[in-house]
Amino acid sequence: MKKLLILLLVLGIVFSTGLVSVAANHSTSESSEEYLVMFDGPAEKGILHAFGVNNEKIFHEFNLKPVFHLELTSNQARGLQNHPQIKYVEKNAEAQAFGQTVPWGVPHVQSTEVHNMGQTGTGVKVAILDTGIDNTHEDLAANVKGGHSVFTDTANKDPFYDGSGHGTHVAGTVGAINNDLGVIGVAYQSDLYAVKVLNNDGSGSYAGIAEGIEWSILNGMDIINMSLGGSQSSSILKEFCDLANDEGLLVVAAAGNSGNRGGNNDSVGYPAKYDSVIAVAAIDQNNNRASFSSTGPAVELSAPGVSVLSTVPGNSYASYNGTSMASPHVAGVAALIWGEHSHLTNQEVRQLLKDTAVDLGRSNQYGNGLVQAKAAIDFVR
Ligand SMILES: [Ca+2]
Ligand SMILES: [Ca+2]
Repeated sequence: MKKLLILLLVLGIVFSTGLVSVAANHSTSESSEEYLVMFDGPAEKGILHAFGVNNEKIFHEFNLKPVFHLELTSNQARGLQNHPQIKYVEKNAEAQAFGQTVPWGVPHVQSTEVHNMGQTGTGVKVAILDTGIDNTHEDLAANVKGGHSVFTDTANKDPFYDGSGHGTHVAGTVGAINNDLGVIGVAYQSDLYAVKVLNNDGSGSYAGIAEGIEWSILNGMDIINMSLGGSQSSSILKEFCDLANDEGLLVVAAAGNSGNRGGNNDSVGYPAKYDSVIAVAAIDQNNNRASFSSTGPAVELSAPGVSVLSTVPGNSYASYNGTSMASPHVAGVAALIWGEHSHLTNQEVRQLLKDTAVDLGRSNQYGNGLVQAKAAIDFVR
């Protein structure tokens, strides 16, 4: 019985050899490709040789499985596939690191189209008035160019320590680096500045926000993003917002998360409610207003604010909801516009954002609608 089996195997080889010689005549100009071949039972290199696969076409023989990584013509592959001692013949498939994820909001505001035309917000300075930015984050480090903390206590005096994660998340939406890991920001080569006006618990005061605005003016920022606010008005906070606007900065803020289900209350917070500040509402992937998004006549623009994936401290990533996530999309789009058209004034950039936004419905909920980076840039041409 054993002898018969061996005889059959030998016959098989001879038969196969015959096939190969036929195949070889046809395949002189045939191109080869990489394959993985697995034997059904012990590996026998002789079978490969019999098919005309010489040793220089064999790149690797595995130890734990009877598998070869080799180069075959399609005829050799077909022949081996039909051989009784061969279990699998597969083309060697391409593999890549899973790499970078593009958060849905980035193409949703047309940033991807703008990136593809070579505009990435290079040289535009964006102050992130927030809980700080983790400047050791792998997907932010190179873009964080400076900062300031309004706090003096040990736990909060470092603008590059973000004990909350909020500021690091906001910063990533504006300018996470385009590399092979993590996420990508709306303006991924803009300069990010960590202006820590909220402590590690995410709390601060109007005095701190005013100080952060002042720092931004004195340090030549182009854009201020404030994913923060309160329900109380302050004449002095308004003075600082107005001053930043008068000094040519574009001031962007979250509308607030105090909307009701019906979307019919007047709940936009401060500083977003001031005329000198752009109030940004939050929408989901279907362009529907997030039920939490504050509403009222002060709403000026809408941007992605539901399930927004971005950077959080410790080389991590997380999805957050909030108008805090919507505001940095607008700040990032403004950075792209300014990167392309540096001669524009802040008022002109603001008008462009409004003129080219996609109308989404009731202005009390959506303002002028969804910001569109490409449309805004093209509108100037
Ligand atoms: Ca990245
Ligand atoms: Ca406003």
